[in-house]
Amino acid sequence: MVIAIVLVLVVVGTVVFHFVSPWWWTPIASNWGYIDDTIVLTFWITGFVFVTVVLFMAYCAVRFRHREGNRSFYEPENAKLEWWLTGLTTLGVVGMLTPGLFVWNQYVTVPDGADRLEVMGKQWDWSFRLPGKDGKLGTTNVRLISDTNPFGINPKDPNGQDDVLIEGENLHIPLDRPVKVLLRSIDVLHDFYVPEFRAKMDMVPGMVTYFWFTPIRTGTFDILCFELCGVGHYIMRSQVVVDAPAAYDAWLSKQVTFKQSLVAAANSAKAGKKLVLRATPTDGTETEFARSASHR
Ligand SMILES: [Cu+2]
Repeated sequence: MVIAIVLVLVVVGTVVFHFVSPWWWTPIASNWGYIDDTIVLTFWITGFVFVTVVLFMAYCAVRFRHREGNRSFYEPENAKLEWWLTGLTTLGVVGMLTPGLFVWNQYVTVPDGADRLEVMGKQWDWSFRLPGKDGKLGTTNVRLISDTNPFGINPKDPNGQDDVLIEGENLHIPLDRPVKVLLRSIDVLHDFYVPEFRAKMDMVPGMVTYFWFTPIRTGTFDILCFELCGVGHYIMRSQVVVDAPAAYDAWLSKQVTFKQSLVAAANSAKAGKKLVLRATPTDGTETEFARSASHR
């Protein structure tokens, strides 16, 4: 009898906690409300199964409790019951998986005319590249990556000359414009994640992965790495600022293009100074240093 009461309390406590819990998603800032909907649907289905199974256990604990002279009844098979259980389980699994397939299809089907944005992950920092005025990102090659060309942009590609490079600073993107996010990693698996956008995707060395989204409200949002990527994983943070068009244009006009960065590098080489755009950290201590040095 005590076990039945405990089981019922577990059900009541769990359901109450779910509804009054202070831990819930951050208010959404992108078009991906569908992703929230699929998770809510999963909560309903798994919640229903959880409540049903635990209450059934409580019922059994009372109904079939020990009584003097009672004998258990052995029933190795019950085809009818198995059909029901198999059928209901199938329905539950299909109910949880099907909406995800439709949402995934939208997630990787980029609308025509979407902006481009490249995110480069490395242990343990983010940098960003925008296409510049021509709207096209220049081609890249990992073999071209160096201190003066951290993205490995092909210097002979005219599309890459006006690419805007953002390193050690926050990313800005314009409000209400769909953007295709191209993801690269220079070393290990990372994962670009902004909780308010709901969207995230692994970054794989040697591949360009992508997703798209449309920011639907202005604000400053944290960028997290969502793939354990080494001892500095937890400090692999940055921020993305969603701007109204005028503020975005003002920010963009102050950024450095690939061509300008090459000129700056050549000038400082001429002056005999060694230009190190980024310290390459080998452990967490150096990363902390690099971060504080770049005022982040
Ligand atoms: Cu990472």
